[in-house]
Amino acid sequence: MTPEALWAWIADCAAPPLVMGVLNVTPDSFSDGGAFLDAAAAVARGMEMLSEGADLVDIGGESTRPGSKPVDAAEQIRRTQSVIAALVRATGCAVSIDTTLAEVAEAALAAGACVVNDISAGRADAGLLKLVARRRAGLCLMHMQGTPATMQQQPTYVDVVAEVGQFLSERRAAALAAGVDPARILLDPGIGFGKTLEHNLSLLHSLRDLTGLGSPLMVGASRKSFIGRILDQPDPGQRVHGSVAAALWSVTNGARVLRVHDVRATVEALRVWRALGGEPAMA
Ligand code: HH2
Repeated sequence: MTPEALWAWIADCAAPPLVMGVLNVTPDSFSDGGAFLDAAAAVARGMEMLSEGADLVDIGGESTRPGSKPVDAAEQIRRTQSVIAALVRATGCAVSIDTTLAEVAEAALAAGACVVNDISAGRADAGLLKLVARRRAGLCLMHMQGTPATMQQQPTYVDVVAEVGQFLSERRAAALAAGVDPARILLDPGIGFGKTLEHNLSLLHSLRDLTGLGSPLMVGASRKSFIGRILDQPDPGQRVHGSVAAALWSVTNGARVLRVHDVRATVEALRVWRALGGEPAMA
């Protein structure tokens, strides 16, 4: 999908949900770490995901798995910028940059990315929301309790769905106050980011409650450890079927964008879901 078509498509609830393919240019991501650290391999994987039906590609140069350490801006740029430029040049597709740092986002937008996917929802770097506004880029605001280094130590909520909803509302308001285009914002409950198995299940169960916050929802459940817990499957690469089940549940309950590693499996499942009359049930 082209960057120009992206936001009108997402806003049109009669149109099929979008699939965002995950491309981690990192040595240590939880499921594909090291596989695409080489730029040529990363570009090839991006092209492969597009040929499998991905609508956009999310490129990241920093793992945010539980316990991970921050990667500085220069290294994130070194890992991602040439991959973004090559992929956009070859395909013209929409690309998002998965980063919390304005400097990395700026380099990615210069290379042709059109969305900034910030797991800190604009809290990690004061300049990020203003940059997105200035460049009229798209923005994904994700919920996370704590930081990747510590987030799984003891996540605590009184009412996880209400608290995530409140957080996303506040961060959306902050983005609007910074001048971000309201028609180019996605909200994401942040599956696995400072959440136990029960928290993740509650959020997915009540996803519909988060569809009324003023922006479309994105969900990234793919290969995450809650699926491993349910299936007793420690290998993230063996969580494909469970991930597809979570994806179908998510679109049925209002998600407009799915962030996934297994593009082909997800796209095929969505096609059957659509053929059967699958539609999002909004709040
Ligand atoms: N999950 C991951 C990274 N970025 N961004 C959004 N908006 N939503 C998510 O659920 C999300 C995200 C973690 O997955 P992955 O990129 O595969 O792993 P790692 O952080 O280890 O690179």
